[in-house]
Amino acid sequence: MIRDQETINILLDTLRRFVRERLVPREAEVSDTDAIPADVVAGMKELGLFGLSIPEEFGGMGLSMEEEVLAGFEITWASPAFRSLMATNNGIGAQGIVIDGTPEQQQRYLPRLATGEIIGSFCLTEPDSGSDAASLRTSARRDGDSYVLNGTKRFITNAPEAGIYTVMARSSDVPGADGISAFIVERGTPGLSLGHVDAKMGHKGSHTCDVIFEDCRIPAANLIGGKEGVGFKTAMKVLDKGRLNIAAASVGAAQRMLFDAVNYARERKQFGKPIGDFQLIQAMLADSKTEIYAARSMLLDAARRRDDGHNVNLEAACAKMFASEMCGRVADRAVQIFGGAGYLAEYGIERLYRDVRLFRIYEGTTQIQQIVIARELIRNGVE
Ligand code: COS
Repeated sequence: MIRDQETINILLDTLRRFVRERLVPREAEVSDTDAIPADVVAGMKELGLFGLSIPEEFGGMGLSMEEEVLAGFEITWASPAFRSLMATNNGIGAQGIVIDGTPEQQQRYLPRLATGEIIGSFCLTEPDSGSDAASLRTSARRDGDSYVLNGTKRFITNAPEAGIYTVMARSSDVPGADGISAFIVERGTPGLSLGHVDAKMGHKGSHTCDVIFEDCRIPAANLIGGKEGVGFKTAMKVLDKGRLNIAAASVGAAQRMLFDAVNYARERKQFGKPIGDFQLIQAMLADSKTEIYAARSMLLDAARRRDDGHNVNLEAACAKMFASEMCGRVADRAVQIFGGAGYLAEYGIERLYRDVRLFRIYEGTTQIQQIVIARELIRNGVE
């Protein structure tokens, strides 16, 4: 860990209180209105949550991966929509610049991202390029001191709120990953427009839409890292970190659903006693606790490895796959324990059940994580 244990404990305690006192009571409102209230966003900014993983020299908290994961457990005790706004900003929205940006790019954008003055967004996916990310077709043609972008990005989280977009685009005729570069595009640039906000199954309050480039001219200085042809690698490095963050969100949300399920099992009486006294209910609670513990331990190990400077491509994929699949099972059991009440909106558990379904899909589906893990094993063998 970068900082002393006491400082991180104070941060986590503050976060825990903020999440449980300020965010949880607003969950239903956020879902019903599909918006995070301005006072809540202001509270997040005050706590510095938009800069958790942005280095301290740029005004962020500069948390290590392990610390960020611990913070993630706390944040996703509340509806993932809250996390989506601040963590997409800290995570995939800013990390391209943190990891591979030039000093000028870092100085220009990171301080404003860290305070939440501008929100970051990550544009990789396209209508015809999802899991096969290297097949993307958005083009970036060099023209003097500019690049001219054309193409459409799809399912872009935070796009309606974003002040800057990290955009992966094809800057040469080289096929596949090596022809891709990463760019920073500012909101308001002529030729940049947004599609309608997508209607989704869950994550209400977090917004996605298409980002459309039509002869969108940006300064050549906005090529991330000042180097063409390495944008796919930037995206993959960003996603390694992003996958650890989704694993943390999965663990935090699962812990919350287990909390709700245990409380319900203590209170709800059938056959003359609390349903928690019945072994079939107990088995579901025990399985959920065990799986959460396993995912939490695996994830913390992967995060520490990254902090120690190791390549965690494989470990991030293992943690993302296991934690998100685990979260789906915990959600399913929680609804089952709630019974008929679990199907009703007023108990909130069905909302979490819908929300967490996305964890198994975005930032690389379970099937993509399997491919990443298996390829590494075939390439490098087993230690
Ligand atoms: N870190 C650094 N470099 C990486 C990397 C990583 N984690 N993963 C891959 N690379 C490099 C490879 O080493 C390779 O470089 P070299 O040719 O110099 O060796 C290059 O990137 C291309 O990698 P690869 O050959 O593995 O690319 P593929 O087209 O086979 O695809 C997958 C790789 C499938 C893993 C990738 O397309 C992927 O992650 N897809 C899912 C996309 C996704 O998560 N979308 C969610 C959108 S964001 S919400």
